[in-house]
Amino acid sequence: MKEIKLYGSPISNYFNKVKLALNLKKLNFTIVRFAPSENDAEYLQKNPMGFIPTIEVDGKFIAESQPILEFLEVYFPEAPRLMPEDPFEAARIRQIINYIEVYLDQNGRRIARYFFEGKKPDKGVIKEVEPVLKRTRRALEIACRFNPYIAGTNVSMADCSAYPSFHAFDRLLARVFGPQHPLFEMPQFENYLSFLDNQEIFKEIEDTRLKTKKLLERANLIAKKRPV
Ligand SMILES: N[C@@H](CCC(=O)N[C@@H](CS)C(=O)NCC(=O)O)C(=O)O
Repeated sequence: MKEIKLYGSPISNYFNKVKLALNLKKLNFTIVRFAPSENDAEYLQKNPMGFIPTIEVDGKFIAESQPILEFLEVYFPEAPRLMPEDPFEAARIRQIINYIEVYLDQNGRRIARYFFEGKKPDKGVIKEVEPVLKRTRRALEIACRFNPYIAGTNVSMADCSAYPSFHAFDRLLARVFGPQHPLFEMPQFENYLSFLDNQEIFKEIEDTRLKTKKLLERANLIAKKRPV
């Protein structure tokens, strides 16, 4: 059996995307808790951007969550598939993943950065980000099926990307725009998340993320009170 290690932290939506794929594929793996680093020369050889996640399979390293999922799909052909055979359907799934990761995530992060630093998001940034988020929501409404999975009747890589990102950005955007935020306005948004929240593999991901977030917040508070 091939040995798989997943490096990163459950606080990261990209780490959770890969963890979901490994679990849905019923592959055994061990988690190596790891923080991203731009300055760790050894880690940069494994993940050249210094990001998380990274996987190690039989001593070889792969970076970037989507290439990791594509690798798992071909390297473990016996495992449950997360990409359909039909090239048009497969392209639509990759398209959905781009809407989530290139447009939603990258713009949502421009706002998230302020909260990480304990600051109020800049009004100018919010004004720039809001129309892009709305446009992305409209793209998702057209490209997705929510029937009951995001791309159609079967679970796919698009769910691995959507579930952790939607949860993370649901909370973040609610802090800025209120509960009727640009993503929430998507009619199927709430039902889709609660459909997956009722599945153990998905629920465990969100539960672990929230637990880890709390622990990190507590550790930050302690560090502020007792600077070394
Ligand atoms: N495109 C990358 C994105 C990974 C990513 O952004 N990871 C974040 C954590 S969610 C990270 O490591 N950030 C550290 C940094 O920005 O320096 C992927 O799909 O793996």
